[in-house]
Amino acid sequence: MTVLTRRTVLRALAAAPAAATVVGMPLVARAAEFELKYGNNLPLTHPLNVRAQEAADRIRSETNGRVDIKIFPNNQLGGDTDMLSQVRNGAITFFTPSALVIATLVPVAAINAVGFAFADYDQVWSAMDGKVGAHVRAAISKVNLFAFEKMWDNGFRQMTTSGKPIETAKDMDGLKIRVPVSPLSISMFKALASAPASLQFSEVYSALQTRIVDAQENPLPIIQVAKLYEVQKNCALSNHIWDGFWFIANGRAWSSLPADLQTIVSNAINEAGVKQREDIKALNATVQKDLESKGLAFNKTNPDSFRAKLRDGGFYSEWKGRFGDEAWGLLEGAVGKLA
Ligand code: X2X
Repeated sequence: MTVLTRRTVLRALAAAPAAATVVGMPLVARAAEFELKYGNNLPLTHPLNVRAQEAADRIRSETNGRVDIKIFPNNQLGGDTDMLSQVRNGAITFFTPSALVIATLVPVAAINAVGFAFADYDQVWSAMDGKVGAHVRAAISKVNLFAFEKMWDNGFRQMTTSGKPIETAKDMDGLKIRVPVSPLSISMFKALASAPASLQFSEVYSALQTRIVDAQENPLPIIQVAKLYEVQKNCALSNHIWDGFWFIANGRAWSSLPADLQTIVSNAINEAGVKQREDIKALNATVQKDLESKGLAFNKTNPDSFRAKLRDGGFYSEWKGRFGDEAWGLLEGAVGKLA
């Protein structure tokens, strides 16, 4: 018995290092040459995180482990404003701010969010993959951030309330509505005569739950993954803003990546972005039914009364001036004359 036990133990001891050698696994995992952090504000279940994880896996394998991107979803590293300063100072390498949010730093980035500018996704992608997007990316590069070519989809924003439904622009009067930390959103909802409050996305659920605000506005997939239907009753299909995420990188970190690695990373991220757009498109076909089954009531709205109120409130002329003739001209080139 003793002999057998000893022999078993000895065999096991001998086998362990041998097995490790055969598999070639060091006992302590070696750090990748480029360990890069990516932070975002969305739950793991959102297509943005699903596709970003795919891209990170692809990048690790195509660079033979040299580039390892670790994702910190769901505001783990702080809210939008925090992550924006982290990507600027290099504490994180990647961030996906909404156009509304990066506009606090690069004002022209909010150009796609002009109220009721886009009629549909064909107009959106031809503008953002074309001249409007190129104009914004050039402006982003001036603050030492690198924006990947393909914007990711957030969606057409819709309004939800805990009180009565929003049927026409009149129902906006005095409405306490949460908007992102974004000068354009504040200006737009003020022009609609409501009482907007800027809050980071990380604060939205609890602000609705505790009734600090009565309403919010977001694309339906966000309302779904962030479970905002638990704290809201009605949803007006207003399509008032089309919003997307810029996938951005810290400029210094990006330019210190060797060119061959840059190519692998940007191909993977841009291709994941295009797939993410398709995911949102597919989701758009089913999300309303799902939200209805969870108790959210829907109504359609006609954009005319909203547009008229924005026009009369000076919203379009103000933002034409703030964006400048060049950017405004590019937007009108894509969507037609605005107000
Ligand atoms: O904060 C929001 O509302 C969100 C998730 O849509 C953005 O990131 C702008």
